Amino acid sequence: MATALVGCGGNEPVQLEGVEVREYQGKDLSSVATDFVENTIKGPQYIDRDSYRLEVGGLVERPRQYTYDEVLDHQSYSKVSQLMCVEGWSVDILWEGMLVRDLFNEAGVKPEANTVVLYAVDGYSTSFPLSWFYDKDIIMAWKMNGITIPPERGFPFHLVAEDKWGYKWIKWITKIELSNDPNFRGYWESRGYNQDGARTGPKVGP
Ligand SMILES: Nc1nc2c(c(=O)[nH]1)N[C@H]1C(S)=C(S)[C@@H](COP(=O)(O)O)O[C@H]1N2
Ligand SMILES: [Mo]
Repeated sequence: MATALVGCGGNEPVQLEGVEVREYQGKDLSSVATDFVENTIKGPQYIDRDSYRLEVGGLVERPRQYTYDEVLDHQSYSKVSQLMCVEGWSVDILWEGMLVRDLFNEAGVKPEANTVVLYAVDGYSTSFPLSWFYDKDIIMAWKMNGITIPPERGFPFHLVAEDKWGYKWIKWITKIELSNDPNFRGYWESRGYNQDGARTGPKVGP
């Protein structure tokens, strides 16, 4: 099920930081402050905005490090998408961020790359087929419900892994690596959770 993708560039109104949006196009949204369950592997991470760098590397022509502001300089997109944890809770959130494939295009993906591995500051990791980012217009968000993602929720960047279980929605992202190893297994995947992580598929197993 594809959700609408809305561009926010050009002459459209510039949105100023304000209070959280709780309803969007007639649909109720969850609360960023109270509807999430804290279940991360090392607890909340507090990343310093000024010293933060996002690394894009691996099988690319032009490996690069971005500051927080350089990431936000990209064309932004928004979509409502539901994060559902295997533990049985879910949240409906209006996400805003950039297309991950725009970073790939800047870096120049080498032809042998077929896998993307994402790493986070707490040692978490997960991976996906490269083609998925193009097929599903996958975004890496910096806002949830119109506000900057709070530290506890993943500042600076939270992957919006649409239609996948919550453990594929890596946050506090620090590194995006292009790889040719489809057998890479991330934190929960190497502990028995399914590699593909599709919500229509099995939770556990290879
Ligand atoms: N860096 C990092 N990202 C993570 C996790 C984690 O432990 N560390 N947990 C995952 C799991 S299991 C879920 S369900 C979601 C929860 O999203 P939230 O923490 O933004 O609520 O984060 C995912 N992303
Ligand atoms: Mo989860």
